[in-house]
This record gives sequence, structure tokens and C-alpha cells, in this order.
Amino acid sequence: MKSAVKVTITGAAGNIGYALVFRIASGAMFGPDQPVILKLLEIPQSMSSVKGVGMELEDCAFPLLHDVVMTDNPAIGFRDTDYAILIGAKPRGKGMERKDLITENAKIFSVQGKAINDHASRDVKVLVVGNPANTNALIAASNAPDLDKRQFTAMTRLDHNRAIGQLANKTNSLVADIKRVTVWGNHSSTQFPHIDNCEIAGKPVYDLVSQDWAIDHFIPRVQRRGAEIIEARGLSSAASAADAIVDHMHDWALGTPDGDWVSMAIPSDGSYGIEEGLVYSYPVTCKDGSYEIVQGLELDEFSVSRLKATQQELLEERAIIADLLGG
Ligand code: NAX
Repeated sequence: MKSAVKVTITGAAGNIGYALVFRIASGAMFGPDQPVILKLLEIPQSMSSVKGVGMELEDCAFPLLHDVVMTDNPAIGFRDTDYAILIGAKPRGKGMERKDLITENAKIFSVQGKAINDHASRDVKVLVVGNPANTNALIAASNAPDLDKRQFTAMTRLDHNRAIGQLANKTNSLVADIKRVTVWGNHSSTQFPHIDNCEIAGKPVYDLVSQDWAIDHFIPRVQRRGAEIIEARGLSSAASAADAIVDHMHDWALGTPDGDWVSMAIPSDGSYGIEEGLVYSYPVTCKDGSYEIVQGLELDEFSVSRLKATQQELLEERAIIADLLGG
């Protein structure tokens, strides 16, 4: 049997955490032959709640689950960890400006970046989910000078999956037949869901939908899907977010299928004219635990303007927390 991998989940007692930990323990993230040790990192006020999650994990008697650690100490939570999933964040409070939210959360992610730097496995793979996810990933990476910035990513896989769901619904196709969808930029309403390169069951997407539909209906719907869920459920996306976390880590660790790609927010290397260092969502392929940006895609004028608009928002977010970008 393989030795267990350690997976740290911050905010494990929250809505997304509760939808996620059982799936990791059941083997959905790393496969049916890969044991896991879960490290649930919470804040002191949520320790009682996370202990309940730990009890339920025990009651599931998952064969792949070799241990569960519950702690409010980042040094313990991140010690030797192979995968760090940073979900825990402050929600937007009453009267709080977007700027305040960014500043408040920036403090959390600079502390956690330092703790990952000091305690995690040197090969740790980090996924930031807590919002503003791209900028939080930038802060965490900047506070981990001993690690490669490429080890820090943020989640746009939920947006990617939402885009595929919308296309499947509109064209009455199978999800498995939809390839090469991209979400560019920030995990926010400026993101650019892009289908010019998409194929459905081997046919160019524009044989099945019009470009006007993409611009007038598809793009805004994917951009605002989070708000649509909140309106319907009275709560933000949790199960679908957990599912996207499983997909992101699964593909990063085990690879993407030939002929397709996924969307991941990663430190930009300047590809497609995006400022180097910004954590920006790109089309990527993954192999042997590493990712590469898909190069050479043609972008029309409209697409270039959308890529720039979402970059602009990220530049503005970065300006707000510039003093927290250590290292
Ligand atoms: P909840 O409020 O249900 O849970 C958050 C949990 O984090 C709580 O249990 C809290 O105690 C814990 N926490 C807070 N600060 C912490 C810290 N410093 N260390 C460890 N734990 C801490 O929120 P939930 O619905 O689970 O959402 C969590 C985050 O995910 C939010 O920031 C949300 O905006 C973000 N999302 C990001 C998505 C993405 O695609 N990138 C989609 C879903 C979601 O909206």
C-alpha cells in the first residue's frame, strides 16, 4: 500500500469544508489506492464544530483515512503537509467595503503563507479557495520565500465547471463531450469564460451555439452564477465548490486527459500579455504533478479586452494589499 499523503484543510468546519472532507477521505481526490491523513485547521471559536466533523469522519470508517488531526495552530496544521487547501476566510460583514474584506483576509493569508513556508513539505501544493482567492494566493506565495511561487494556485475550477454545465444544458450534450473551455483571470464577476476553442463531440462549438448567445447570455450567466445560487438557496455554493476543489487537486496531482485542458489560477509568467506574478486563471494541462499554460491560442479583439479588464481588477486588488507582499 502507498504511504498516506497529508492534506490540510483550513475552514474545515465551514460549509465548503463539510462538503469536502468526506470526499477526500473516500478517495475521490487522489484515487482509490491512495491513503490520506486529514489535518483540519480551524480558528478557536470553531474547534468544537470541527471536532464534530472529526467524529463523523471516524463514524464513516473510511478505509483510506489513516488519521485526522484537528487544530487551531497553523504550525501543527501545516506540518509536513503535501496538499494545503485554504478555504477558511472572513465573510463580508455588514457595512464592510470590498477593500476592508481584502485587507482583513490578507492578514489571514500572510500568516498562513508563512506557516506553510516554515512547516509544510517542500513539495507542497497549495490551493486557495477563500475569497478574494487570486489575491489571497498571491499574498500566501509572497510570504513563503523558500517555496516556488508556482506551488500556490487559486480556484477557478468552479467557474470552469459552471461554464461546461451551461454549455451541456444549452446544446443538450454530454459533459464528457465538451472540451477546451477556458476561464481567464480573476475568480470574480470580471472573469472571462471563453469558448472560441471549445469543441463539443468533435464539432466546433459555434456549429451549435452562436457567438451572440455566448456574449449576451453564456458569459454573464457564468460570471454571476454564484449570486444566482445564493438567491435560490439562501446560501453560497458549497457542494459544487467542494467538487471543484476535488477536481483541481485531482488533476494537478494526477494529470489532465489528452486533448483537453482545465482552468487554474496560477502565478502568471507573462503569457498572453498578463503581468508576470499576478495570480491569473489560464488554460493549463497537468502532468506528473506539474502544470503548463496552454500556449498559442488565438484571441480576437473582444477576448483581449476581456483579458485586460480582469487583469485590471487584479492589479487594483494587489495595490490594496501591497504592503503585505513580503519576501
Ligand atoms: P463558511 O463561513 O461556512 O466557513 C468558513 C470557515 O472558515 C469557518 O468554519 C471559519 O471558522 C473558518 N475560518 C475563518 N478564518 C479562519 C482561519 N484564519 N483559519 C482557519 N479557519 C478559518 O464559508 P464557506 O461557505 O465554506 O466559504 C469559504 C470561502 O470560500 C469564502 O471566502 C467564500 O467566498 C469562498 N468561495 C470561493 C469559491 C471559489 O470558487 N474560489 C467558491 C465558493 C466560495 O464562495
